[in-house]
Amino acid sequence: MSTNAQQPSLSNQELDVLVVGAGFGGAYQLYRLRQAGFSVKVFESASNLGGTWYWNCYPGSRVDSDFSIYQFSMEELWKDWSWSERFPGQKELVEYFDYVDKKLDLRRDITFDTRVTAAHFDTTTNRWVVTTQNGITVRPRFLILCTGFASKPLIPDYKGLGTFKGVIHHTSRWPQEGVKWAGKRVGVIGTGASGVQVIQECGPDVSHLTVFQRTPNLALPMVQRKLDEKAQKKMKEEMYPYIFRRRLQTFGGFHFDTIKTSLFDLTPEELYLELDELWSKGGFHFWLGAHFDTFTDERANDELYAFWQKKVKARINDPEMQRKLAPIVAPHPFGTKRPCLEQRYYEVYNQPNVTLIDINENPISEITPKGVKTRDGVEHELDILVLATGFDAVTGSIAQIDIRGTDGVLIGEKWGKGLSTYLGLTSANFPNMFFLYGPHGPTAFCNGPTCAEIQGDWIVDCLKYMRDKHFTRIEPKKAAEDGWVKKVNEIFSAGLWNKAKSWYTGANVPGKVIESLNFTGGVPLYLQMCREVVEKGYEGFVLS
Ligand code: N01
Repeated sequence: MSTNAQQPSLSNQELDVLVVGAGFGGAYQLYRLRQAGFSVKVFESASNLGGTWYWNCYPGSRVDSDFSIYQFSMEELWKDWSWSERFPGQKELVEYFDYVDKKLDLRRDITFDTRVTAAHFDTTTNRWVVTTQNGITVRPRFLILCTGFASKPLIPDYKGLGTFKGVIHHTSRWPQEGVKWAGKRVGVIGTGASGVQVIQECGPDVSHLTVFQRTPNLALPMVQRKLDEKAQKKMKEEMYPYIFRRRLQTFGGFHFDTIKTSLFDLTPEELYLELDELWSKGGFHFWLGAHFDTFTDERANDELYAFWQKKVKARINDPEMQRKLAPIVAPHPFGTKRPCLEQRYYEVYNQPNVTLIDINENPISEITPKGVKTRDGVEHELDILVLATGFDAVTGSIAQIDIRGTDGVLIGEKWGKGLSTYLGLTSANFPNMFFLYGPHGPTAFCNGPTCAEIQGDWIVDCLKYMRDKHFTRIEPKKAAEDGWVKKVNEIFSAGLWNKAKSWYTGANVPGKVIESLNFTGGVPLYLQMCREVVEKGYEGFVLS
């Protein structure tokens, strides 16, 4: 699929822009920057477009946002594209990327199978010197990191991990050719969105499934449905432009928003019926469409959890399973750890071939050649071990690259002491470098296509402004960065987010500073703050 014919001639090129990554962010940057007349190339470590959708090809992998908002908003794209399901699967998303690639003729400027290993800023030329694993060096004026929030897998350092004699894969490094698990003994460590999707997919197929759960997932019903062509056509004609504008006006970048009044304004009966309606709608309605005080007030949040617990418990037969999967006391406030969308997940635990191990009660002591040994001395023998253990999310994608700014300090070293960015787009001492769908952006509280467009447009407009004014260097001031960090943390502490150990805060990675990795003020506020900076002549930046 990949074509790297242009590779040798790339070396030492002085490009306007080098984009890293060809997922939603990178594809959009390439399209917009080319349109604006910049010379731009994309380096992508995978063999095809798609970013996270290329890598996460495990069975059951599926998007958690409605098809209507989880796509680019350009009419030239949506007018000829139809989705087959409300929540499309990974294969369909890869097909969508192929379609976008053909429509926008992207591939000719993307070099695949090319991992960027280092980027050092050269203060004499005001250019980045970017090198790749396969020996390419380019010198772009601007470096735009579209590396996504989940490109650095988190592999637990269990004793004996390397000794396992069966098949072992992290969900985000699943072999493209697939893994045959029918009739096999499968173990899954981790019950985040990836774990839930794998578990519900393999449960009915395998001879035995052993799930190692640390924290129960407060999963929501997906309410999946097939889409028909005719209804979609009507929707495109009558609603799409409104939906795309609407996603810029709502907290989570969805077509629906949180309810601004207090949950306590309702009678218990009104509340029950309202929650039931949100539940029946499926998707994130029960979370991002609920009362806003459930994000800030633990008592309001408890109401969501109580409703969730009752609904889920009713689907599980065994009291022990009920206790582990839907405990009476919430493991954390509802939604402070990203919920995922499930289809038949809880029913899997009613199957006789499924064992659920709560590793808080009975921790994993080691991985053996035959399987997983728990503290009670039992060795769970397995043919396949799935690590659904998540990511060094948000910052890890960027910090894993040897990126050095004006003072020679690594970006990972700078952020290792505490995350600091300006606008979730730039960082002091790293001139001419931008990132999107990453640290301090609306990232986890938005979605890929929306972030790619809102942050991507800001970056392209900035580059056009610089070209018009004959500037060759842009860098945020330290004071502006400090102000942004303060603001991000203030907004964050008004919510309940730090009451959960999750990838939202880095608490899932041993030793990582626990802090807000995202901008939690919602899309409209984020847009407003970014717009104000521009209106004030790129306030907080030094341009030269
Ligand atoms: O990762 P996670 P994910 N020993 O970090 C457990 C998106 N996504 O890949 O909760 C044992 O959520 C960990 O336990 P705990 C989506 O935004 C979307 O599932 O930390 N267990 C947890 O159960 C999602 O939110 C889709 O106690 C260990 C799990 O592993 C985000 O990506 C599909 C462990 C990790 O869950 C991340 O999801 C997939 C250890 N040492 C992903 N370390 C869609 O549906 C971690 N765990 C679009």
